[in-house]
Amino acid sequence: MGIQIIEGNFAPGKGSFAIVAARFNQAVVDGLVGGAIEGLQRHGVAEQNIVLVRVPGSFEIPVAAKKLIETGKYSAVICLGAIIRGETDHYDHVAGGAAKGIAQLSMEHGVPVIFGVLTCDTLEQAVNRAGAKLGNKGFEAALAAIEMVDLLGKINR
Ligand code: INI
Repeated sequence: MGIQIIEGNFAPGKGSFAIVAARFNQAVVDGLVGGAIEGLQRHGVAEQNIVLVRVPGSFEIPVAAKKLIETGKYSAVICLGAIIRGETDHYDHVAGGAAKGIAQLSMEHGVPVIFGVLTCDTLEQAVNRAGAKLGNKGFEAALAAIEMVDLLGKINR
């Protein structure tokens, strides 16, 4: 007996995954996309169960993610972008809009919408988190998606 613990595993192969990736700061985002695809495939997700959608910038991620969720075809949406602080407050608007939009979608639809958007002060910090010195946030986002799909399925049962 004891306490019932419900948590997700990295269950191999289950579900279809959409990746929405911003083209802005594409050199960095491509690292995240590569990491996310590797994370999915190494956990048994087949190529035909992965779709990649490109949007101009991180600000456009939520609307594309919403459309993907509405198709009902995807178990999770992985959002990838790189927002790098400039001289103006544009950064705050883009980062705030992306984060708020992504969080809202998850809550509204009950589908995991994973925040794999880097918010950094410098390009170097972003590069380091996209496969250079500090791991790959795209890979981590893919694992979070797989775990959440498994978890939400278990809670439903
Ligand atoms: N989009 C990003 O993804 N990263 C950024 O660093 C960025 N900056 O710095 O401006 C950025 N801007 C574009 C934005 O996402 C929209 O595409 C644009 O405002 C059109 O709506």
